[in-house]
Amino acid sequence: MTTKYKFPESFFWGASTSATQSEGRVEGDNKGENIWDYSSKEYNHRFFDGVTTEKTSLFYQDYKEDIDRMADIHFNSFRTSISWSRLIPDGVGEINEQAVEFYNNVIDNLIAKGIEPFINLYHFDMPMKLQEKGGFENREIIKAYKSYAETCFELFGDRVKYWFTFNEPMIPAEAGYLHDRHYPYVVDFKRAATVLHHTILAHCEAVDSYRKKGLDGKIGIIMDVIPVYPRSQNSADVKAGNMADLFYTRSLNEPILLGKYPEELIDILKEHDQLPDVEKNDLELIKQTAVDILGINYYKPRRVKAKDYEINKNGIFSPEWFFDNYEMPGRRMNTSRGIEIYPKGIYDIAMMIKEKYGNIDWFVSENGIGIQEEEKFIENGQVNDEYRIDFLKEHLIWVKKAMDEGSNCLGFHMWTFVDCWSWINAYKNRYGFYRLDLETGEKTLKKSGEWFKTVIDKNGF
Ligand code: IFM
Repeated sequence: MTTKYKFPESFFWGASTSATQSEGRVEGDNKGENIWDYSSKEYNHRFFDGVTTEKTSLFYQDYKEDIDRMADIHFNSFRTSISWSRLIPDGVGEINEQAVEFYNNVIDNLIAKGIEPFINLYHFDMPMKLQEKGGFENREIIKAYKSYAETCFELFGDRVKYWFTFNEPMIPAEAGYLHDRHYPYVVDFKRAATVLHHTILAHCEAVDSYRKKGLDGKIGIIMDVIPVYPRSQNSADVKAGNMADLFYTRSLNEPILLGKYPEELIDILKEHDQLPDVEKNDLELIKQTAVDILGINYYKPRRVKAKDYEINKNGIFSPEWFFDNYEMPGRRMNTSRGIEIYPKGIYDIAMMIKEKYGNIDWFVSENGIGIQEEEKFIENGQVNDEYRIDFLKEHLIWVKKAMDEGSNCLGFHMWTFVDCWSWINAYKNRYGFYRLDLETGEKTLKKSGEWFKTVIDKNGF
């Protein structure tokens, strides 16, 4: 069969996961508690079926076999994160030698199998000891994070060539401090903005430290960009779209990629008394910091319209004061997650990177489809996930089109490798190339995993 969509030989193919979602906890591993270990126990009712971090896919004990599984389907790259609270149980201070051994083993085994490790430093998982002091709300965190990042560079930087400071840095601010989905369940815009500002500064400090160490690798960040589409070209809808983009995308992309917060955002926050404290050198640090590579997690578009009703401005300030979400008639839905499927969104993001952000090197760091009750699709012992194959094909076709038009996309990582624990949704939706049987711990390759192997072998499909 001919390969209609051919990707470059050097293209990165693989999958991504994160420490807290995959490692699990083993008696005597000396891991410190993080906000997810804590909140999944203490606020257990907020988690689907009450499943805690104790029950993840056990990468900590199965990493060798899991890396073999990656090699079986010919991955040439794989992203995971380091768990801050595993490496440094109190967040600062003593290092857990068992964690060092574990991460060394993971990195060495990946490399031995020809799989490039992409290592992320922070994927939503604040050590509890630091959260007790305010987490990212407390400016002290910048120093703690910088020192944690430096420890990682020193321990693993000789072999890891692709580093990422944060995964989806908007989420802990937005879900933890504005929308009541993640611990600490605060609902306060100014506090969320403070968290985001400190996160950006921590990112800048880590990038700066990496450069100063003169290590031979690249450093970047992973963003969940949700492209915005207004309901119509009517000026009120367009304005609503611009506001959604300003608050949820440009607020982060511009300081990270252009070295500057958008003026309009600063003006609005000043007007509503929501501007976080900004110290003298903060803006200079942001201005000076540039990344080498960008990861883009893409799942869905954001459709918006002008507000139906005037809002009560005595309430809690929110970006949603300026737009309403729009349910486009006829939209194609993934009903398991209640989100729209819109493959062209990835192309639109690629074009945005090309036009607005200097066509920086980037890769699809997450894309995939979460399906509830996926066992319904098991045939002769295998999940027959044709829907996942179709989903990935459609997105890859748009990625290819963007590349043909000059976008510097370097690779594609599916979310995820083995079905994993997904925060408050726990195991509600399955995403993996491998199915995890929660009762037996057995991991079996899905049809999509077989298909992905053929794509990697041919560098296309
Ligand atoms: O599980 C998450 C991941 O941690 C971040 N991106 C989205 C995934 C699926 O919801």
